[in-house]
Amino acid sequence: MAGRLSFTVGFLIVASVGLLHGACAASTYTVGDDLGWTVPTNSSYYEEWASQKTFQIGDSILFNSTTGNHTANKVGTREEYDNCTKMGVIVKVGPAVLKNTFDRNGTLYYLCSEGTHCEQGQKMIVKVGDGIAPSFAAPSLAAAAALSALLFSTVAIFFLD
Ligand SMILES: [Cu+2]
Repeated sequence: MAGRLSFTVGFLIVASVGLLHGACAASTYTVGDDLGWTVPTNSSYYEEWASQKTFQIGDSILFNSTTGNHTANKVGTREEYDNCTKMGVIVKVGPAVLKNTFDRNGTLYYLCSEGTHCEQGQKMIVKVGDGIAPSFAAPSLAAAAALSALLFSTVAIFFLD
């Protein structure tokens, strides 16, 4: 009986984690689509591109630069973004591809720090989820999966009793 119970609970844990994973399928977006990450001819190109997407936790953006030297600096504030402040965490440098995966909700500001690229529109605001950063540590997906597994296990024990 105990063996059968633990087998059932184990199966339900695996099944519920699998369900959660399926419900949160992550997407990967190439910034600027075919244009890639470069100096755009239309200075609002990347802001428009990003505003048309719905980004969620777990999604990724790819900075794809095949020509020229570009960076993708993540600056901390709207003011730094508006002023094209050449600082922040560099998430990508040079002709290459870099993937940035979102791990929490919030508003992210990216810009290229090369020359006047940012002033010419190589900058982008990304809103993840509701765009508001959590003021406390958000429960992780693993914690949600564990809670779900616990609920399923409780149901299993109830029926087997
Ligand atoms: Cu650039």
